Amino acid sequence: MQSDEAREVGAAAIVAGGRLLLAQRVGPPELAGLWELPGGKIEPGETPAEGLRRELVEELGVLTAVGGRVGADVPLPNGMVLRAYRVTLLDGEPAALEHSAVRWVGPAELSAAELVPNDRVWLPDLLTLLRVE
Ligand code: 523
Repeated sequence: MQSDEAREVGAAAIVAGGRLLLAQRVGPPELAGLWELPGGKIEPGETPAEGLRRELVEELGVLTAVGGRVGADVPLPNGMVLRAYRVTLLDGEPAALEHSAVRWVGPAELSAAELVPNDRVWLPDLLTLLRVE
């Protein structure tokens, strides 16, 4: 069993038609209601791309292709590391299966969104992604 220290949390920057998908967290209480890039913990034995694809099936009900990294590594308090990846939708319409809502945002809405603190550091990178889309 791999320890948490070595583990990664993957987060998906899903961009389509010049907009980015945000998902609203249901918990824990300090994060409830805030918006994030959907994703979750990569399990031992999974590559980051495999783990993120699995999380997006579970959370959004969509099939995806995971591309290159976006933004910097974000160290998490528990010793894990949070990493964002560019993700393309292959099949399905994202649904809030484990979030309270999902929404597509353009640059202005993204800048104004109440993001979870960890994801806020990626804002300049995400705005660049939207501009070059
Ligand atoms: N974050 C975070 N931003 C972000 C994600 C996907 C995750 O800051 N975009 C943080 C929140 C938690 C940790 O990463 O501290 C794990 O994310 P979580 O809870 O979404 O991972 P899961 O879904 O794998 O968690 P379990 O409920 O434990 O299965």
